[in-house]
Amino acid sequence: MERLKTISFLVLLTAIFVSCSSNKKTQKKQNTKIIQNTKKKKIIDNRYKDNPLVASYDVNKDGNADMWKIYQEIKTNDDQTKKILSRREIDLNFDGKVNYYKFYSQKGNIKKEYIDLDLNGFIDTIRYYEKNLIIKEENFKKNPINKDLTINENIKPYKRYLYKHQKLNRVVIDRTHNGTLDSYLFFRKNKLIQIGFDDDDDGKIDTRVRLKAKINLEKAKGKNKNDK
Ligand SMILES: [Ca+2]
Ligand SMILES: [Ca+2]
Ligand SMILES: [Ca+2]
Ligand SMILES: [Ca+2]
Repeated sequence: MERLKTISFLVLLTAIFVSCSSNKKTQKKQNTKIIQNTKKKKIIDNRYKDNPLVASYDVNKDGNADMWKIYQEIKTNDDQTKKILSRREIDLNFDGKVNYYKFYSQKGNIKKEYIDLDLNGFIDTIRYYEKNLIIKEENFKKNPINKDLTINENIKPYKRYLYKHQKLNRVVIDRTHNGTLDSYLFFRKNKLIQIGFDDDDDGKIDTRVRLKAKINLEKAKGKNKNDK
């Protein structure tokens, strides 16, 4: 009975995840809009004053910088130097604290994003990319980013999403809130097909529940809405 309760909890969580990810998409659209509306002009920049490798922008025109492009100089094959975009930073709510970082490889591909989804000034989400496609997202309760923008490996995520060919493949959750990911949800074609539990926190699944009745996420989402 307990297990059944847990399964229903996880299914509900999945439905919530699906609705959250569509919110994120909207947020991303808005970000793009902000970038398009930006024009370069003289502004107060308290973080990157006179840094020749940083371009600052004032999106909301309040006189303070709220978007930055950080460049890096690299040597080309013919011994010349060239400036390439290494990261973007955005203060989404104009309070002086950066809420979004996007990192690029030297070839111009997206490497990762640090996101402060609830806009409280602390990064809570990291997304990793390969060939510009998302492969992993991790959610944190504590800011996992060091001052030099490296990742503090000691701070563990409470949720991890793994993608294959841009489709959600697995969700791993720290259901017991002890810092170890212990519950696994497996997806095929957006359908939850199996749930696994690591009961002793050793990283190996001890119990697997295969879902006979295929749970369609869209249906689960609809049900969730009706319940409200
Ligand atoms: Ca501004
Ligand atoms: Ca901010
Ligand atoms: Ca946050
Ligand atoms: Ca185990």
